[in-house]
Amino acid sequence: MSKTALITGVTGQDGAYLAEILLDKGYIVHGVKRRSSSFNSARVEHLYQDPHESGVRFFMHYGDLTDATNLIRLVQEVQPDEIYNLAAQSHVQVSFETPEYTANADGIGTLRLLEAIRILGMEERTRFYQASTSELYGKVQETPQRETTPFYPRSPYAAAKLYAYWITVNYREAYGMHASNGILFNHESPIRGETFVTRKITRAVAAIQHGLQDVLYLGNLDAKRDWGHARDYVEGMWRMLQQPEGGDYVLATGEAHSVREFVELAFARVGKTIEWRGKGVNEKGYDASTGAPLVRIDERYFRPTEVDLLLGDPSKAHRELGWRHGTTFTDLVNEMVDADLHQFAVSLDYAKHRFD
Ligand code: NDP
Ligand code: GDR
Repeated sequence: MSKTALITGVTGQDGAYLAEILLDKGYIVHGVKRRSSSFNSARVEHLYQDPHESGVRFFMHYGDLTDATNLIRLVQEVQPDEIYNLAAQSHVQVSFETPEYTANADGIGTLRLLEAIRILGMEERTRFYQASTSELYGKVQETPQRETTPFYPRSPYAAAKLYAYWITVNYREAYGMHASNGILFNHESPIRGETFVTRKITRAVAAIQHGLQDVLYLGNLDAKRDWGHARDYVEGMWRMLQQPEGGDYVLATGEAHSVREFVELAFARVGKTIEWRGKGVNEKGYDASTGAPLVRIDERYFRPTEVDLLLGDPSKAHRELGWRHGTTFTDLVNEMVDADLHQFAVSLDYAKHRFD
C-alpha cells in the first residue's frame, strides 16, 4: 500500500523538491497551495497529473496556515501518514515588516496543524515534520551549532519559528506523537526564491552577463552562512519521519562561507574577478579587468538585528539518519549561475522571436 503525504508549502522551493522525491518513492502526495491572483505553481508544474486520468498520485488543494477549519478538513479528507509542514512566511527581512502575520502563519500555523491531528484523533497514525531553522540560533551561543546549542532568535521570523519548534516538541511529549523538528541550515537551488541572497546574486550575475543589468545592490557582505543544496535536505526530512521515534536534527554541511565569497565565486563562473575597494556602505566590487563597478551596497538590505555567523554540526543526522549533504559549495554556486544564465537566454530568445 502506498503511503500518503500532505505537504504544506508545496509551491515553495523545498515543497517542490520534497514532492518530487516522495513521488519517486511511491507515495501519494497531496500539496497545499494558497489562492493567488497570478499563477504560483511553477515549481511543481512538471509534477501535475491530469486528475481525469487513472493512477494519479499528485493532488493540490487550496489552503492556508492561518485558516484552522480548512486545515482540519484537509487532514480529515487526505488521512495522511506523514505531514510535512513547510509553509511559512520564510523571508527574515520581510518578517520585520510583517511581524504579526509571520507569527500567525509560522508560529500559530504550526499549532493549528498539530491540533488538527489531535482533534481528528490521528496522533498515532500521522507523523509530523516541522520546518525548523538555524535562524533559531540567531546570536550564536556556541559554534558550530548543534541540537543542544541554546537558541537566541534575532527576528520576528525566528521568534515565530521558536514557538513552532517548542510546540512540536511539546505535542511529541504530551500526546506521544511522532513529531520531529528538522533544524535546517540555509539550503539553496536554481528554484530558490529570487529575493534570498544567493538567488539574487546568481540572477544578477546572469543578467549582467546578458547585458540586462549593470550593478548588483547588496547589504551585509560579511554575514556567513552554512549553505547546502535543497535536493539533499529534503531527503533528510523524509529520513526523520522513517525513524522509530520523532526527534530533532540539524541538517547542515559543516562549512560556512560569507556573502562576499558567494559573490566572488558566482562572478568567477562567468570569468569575472571582483576587486573590492572602499569601506562600509561605500565599499564597491569592481570588475578587475574593465574597472566597471559590479557590486554596490544599499543600506536598505541591512537588518535591524543581523545573524552574523551560522555553521552547523550535522553529526547526529550522520549517525542516526545516515544523512550527508552531497553538493559542495562551489558546485551549488555553479549550478545556480548556470541555471540563471540558461533561463535568461531562453527568455531573450523567446522575446527576440516574438518581436521579430
Ligand atoms: P519558500 O519561501 O520557497 O516556500 C514557502 C511556502 O510556504 C510557499 O509554498 C508559500 O506559498 C507557502 N506559504 C507561505 N505562507 C503561507 C500560508 N500562510 N499558508 C499556506 N502556505 C503558505 O520557502 P522554502 O521552501 O525555502 O522553505 C520551506 C520551509 O523551510 C519554510 O518554512 C522555511 O521557513 C523553512 N526553512 C527554510 C530554509 C532554507 O534555507 N530554504 C532553512 C530552514 C528552514 P506561495 O508559493 O504562495 O508563496
Ligand atoms: P537568511 O537568508 O536570512 O539566512 O534566511 P537570506 O538569503 O535572505 O540572507 C542571508 C544573509 O545575506 C545577507 N544579505 C542579504 N540578504 C538578502 N536577502 N538580500 C540582500 O541583498 C542581502 N545582502 C546581504 C543577509 O543580511 C543575511 O545575513 C534563509 C531563509 O530561507 C529562512 O527561511 C531560513 O530559515 C534561513 O535561511 C535558514
